[in-house]
Amino acid sequence: MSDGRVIAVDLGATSGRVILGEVSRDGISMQTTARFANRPLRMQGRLHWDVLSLWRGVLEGVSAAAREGAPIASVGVDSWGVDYALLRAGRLLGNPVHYRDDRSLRGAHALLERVDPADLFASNGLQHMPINTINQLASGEDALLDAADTLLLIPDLFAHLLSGAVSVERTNASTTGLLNAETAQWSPDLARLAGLSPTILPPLVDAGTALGGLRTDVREETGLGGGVEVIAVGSHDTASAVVAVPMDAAHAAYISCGTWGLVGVEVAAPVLCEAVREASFTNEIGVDGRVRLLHNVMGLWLLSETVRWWERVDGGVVELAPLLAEAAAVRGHVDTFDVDDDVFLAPGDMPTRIAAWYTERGRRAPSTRAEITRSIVESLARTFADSARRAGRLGGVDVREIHLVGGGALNALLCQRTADLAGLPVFAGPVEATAIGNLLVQARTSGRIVGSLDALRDLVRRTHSPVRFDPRP
Ligand code: LFR
Repeated sequence: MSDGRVIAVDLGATSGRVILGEVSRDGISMQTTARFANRPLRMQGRLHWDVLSLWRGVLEGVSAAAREGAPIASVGVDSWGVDYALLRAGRLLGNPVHYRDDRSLRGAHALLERVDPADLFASNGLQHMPINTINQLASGEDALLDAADTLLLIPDLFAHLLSGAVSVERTNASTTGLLNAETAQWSPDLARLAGLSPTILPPLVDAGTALGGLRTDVREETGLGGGVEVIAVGSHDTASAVVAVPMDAAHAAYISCGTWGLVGVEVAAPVLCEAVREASFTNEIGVDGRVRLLHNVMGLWLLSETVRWWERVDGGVVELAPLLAEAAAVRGHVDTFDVDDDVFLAPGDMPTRIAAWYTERGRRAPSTRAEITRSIVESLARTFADSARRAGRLGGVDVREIHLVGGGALNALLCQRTADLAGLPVFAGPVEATAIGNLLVQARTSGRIVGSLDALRDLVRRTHSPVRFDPRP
């Protein structure tokens, strides 16, 4: 067993954090050394990620971890999926574009003019979502592609800035739509379909691969020593979160609920039948070669973007706790809307879009803030419950309980309504599942713990007991 703590860099769509963790077979301790906002910004009509400000946050968090003085074994980075950075001769070309930029929708249309959706699914196994990398590329709107020699996904970009490594970790590669679902290798055919030269795609690595030591400039900047390894974790945040779901995968569905709600089961091999495609399920790769058969739901983005809009209107902060309490008190039938409608993808005036969704269908729109909030929570819970049950059917898993991890685990109304509508108990937590999954994979790679995913989940179960919501009649 090697000595040292491990650092998880976890970049989410609205904030990033750096966590210093200590993992042993008896426990997991975590200390947040930096938390920073992730604020996308529009420039010349295009929505970008501000990766330089994220890099600042990463450096500050890693420096703060170094100042704790304890030996550090490794660093691992996870983030949201699908987005990419372009490099030439190892240097970043421009600021990566956000998947919510409307070129994604144009690209999705363009791609479907070139390929039959059933053929595309048979090849990459993914739910048709405009945000998928293949659609972003198919838009033909990335002028930097001609100048680039390398494409990295967001966590790989940060691993590269930390270590110099040039590779793409496989769990996140599986969100691009450019991997062949059966071989789990880049598909040159899919790359060409997206208008991409396959040579721009670097080698794939699996979670648990040691990528190398820290670059000299990073050591100087952060004060970390030479022995620190950068380790590829389940770099897709959802893959890391699923590692830390304290479930028995043979009998459970999971919901990783933050900005997005990812609802599914874990299976041994991709399920590529027509029923899966029709149900809008996706086959993403998990840690240890498992497959995450899941449906991607719009998630708490609907609520956060609604609140952001009200704050803009009010010019002040809208507190979430009282809003949810009022939403819980709404009586009578709550009519639900299709949370997965593409109209909710882009940032903007969410309350008006939700109201329009109802009125365009001749239905009464929720009007008060409490009613709107309740309709969002109810619609999410309905989709979560249906998707969890459907995931079980499609994946051949006898789902007896649902585990809900991530920030959504703090939303008691959402957990309770999901339990009610699914008719199954919901176990909520851990909230920090993604960071825990990141730490666990590093700790296993550096030899601090050993074991299969089941053993890792057992450790989570022993250290983070979930909150149980039983379905009400
Ligand atoms: C969750 C997530 C989802 C992915 C979406 C966009 O944070 O990674 O799994 O579909 O963000 O990348």
